[in-house]
Amino acid sequence: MTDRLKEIAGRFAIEGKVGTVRPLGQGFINDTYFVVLEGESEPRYILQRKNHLVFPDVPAMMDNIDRVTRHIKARVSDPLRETLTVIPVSDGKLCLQDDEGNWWAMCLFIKDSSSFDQASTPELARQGGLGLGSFHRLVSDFDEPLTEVIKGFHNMRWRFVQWDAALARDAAGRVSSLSEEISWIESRRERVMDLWKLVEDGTLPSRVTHNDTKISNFLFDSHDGSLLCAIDLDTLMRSTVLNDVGDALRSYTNTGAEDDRDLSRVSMSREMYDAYMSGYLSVMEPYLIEAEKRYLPYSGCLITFEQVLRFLMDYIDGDVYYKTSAPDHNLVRTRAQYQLLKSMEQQLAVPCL
Ligand code: ADP
Ligand code: GN1
Ligand code: MG
Repeated sequence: MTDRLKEIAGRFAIEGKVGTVRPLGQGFINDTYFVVLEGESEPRYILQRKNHLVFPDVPAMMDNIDRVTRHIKARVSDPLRETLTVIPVSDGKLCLQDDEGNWWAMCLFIKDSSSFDQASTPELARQGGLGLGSFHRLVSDFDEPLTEVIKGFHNMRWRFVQWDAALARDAAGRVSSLSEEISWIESRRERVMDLWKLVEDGTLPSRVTHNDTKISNFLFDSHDGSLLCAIDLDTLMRSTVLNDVGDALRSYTNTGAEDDRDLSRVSMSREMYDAYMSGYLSVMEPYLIEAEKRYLPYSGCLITFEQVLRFLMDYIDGDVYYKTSAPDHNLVRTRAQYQLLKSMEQQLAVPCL
């Protein structure tokens, strides 16, 4: 496998010969590798096998990423550290398909950077909010079309269509044992759709968004802890900013892990919530319309609800979407995210969902 990975990495426009390739990160969708050149010379690279079952048109996805990152580069002081740099294939294309049908893409490894799975301090959460705010501001004047890389990704109406189909299919024969968990979804269906209608009728506008803003998809400067940039840009599309802020709150504010088996560890930290929001609004407040500001506090509930639905739906489907490391992993994730959702609902003291 290593020789094969080296051969694939060598087909990109890199500045030397490939020395080593090793796995990196814990993403649930793609496979990520760290590439070092012979003689350990710089730069270093990130090679990714893009999951083409999840992303049906990888060239269109890479075209989104290339155009948006070029847009950002023209607006920042350090273009090699403040966004991703796509490394093309030697023939100039943005990705390649190997003879087994797998799709591969490469970007520059940003050195002296760190990523986290949980926020350890309010300052880190504030930096995270600043980082997402800066990202939204930088792309706010990007007006070219973007391909919808995953149909209806954060579209709650579409998610319920998928949900109803999964329940009817009962592919893994698990539905009858999940009546309690299913009621968590059904009891909120109407209220979630009421909020979603504000997106459908344009009350909440569509903007360029990241759509996968969990904490591990941002890089921080290893020396001073400041936020460098958003990475993992596969899901760049247009949607409401509530999706990005909500998905970030889902991870930055969680006192436990996304898949914690010990539910007593899971809750929403109000301190992290306030820190994240203050960072985000310090950049974005002047750019948001009143409706966005009014509904932003509901965003964590919205996306955490969606995540409960998605993890449970994958469990019902027989674990076909997310990578899992135990037979009940998706159910454990469902329960842990539901615990977080309840904590958000209680503390935000609004009948949000
Ligand atoms: P996945 O789909 O596996 O989540 P990511 O793009 O999020 O892939 O990358 C996984 C991890 O690899 C990140 O959390 C980060 O630690 C590291 N990483 C990814 N891209 C870069 C980069 N360009 N520079 C430095 N580190 C990176
Ligand atoms: C996936 O690829 P990764 O691990 O960053 C998923 C997100 C989920 C997240 C849950 C394309 O993100 O939507 O919120 O897992 N990405 C896709 O941790 O489905
Ligand atoms: Mg990631």
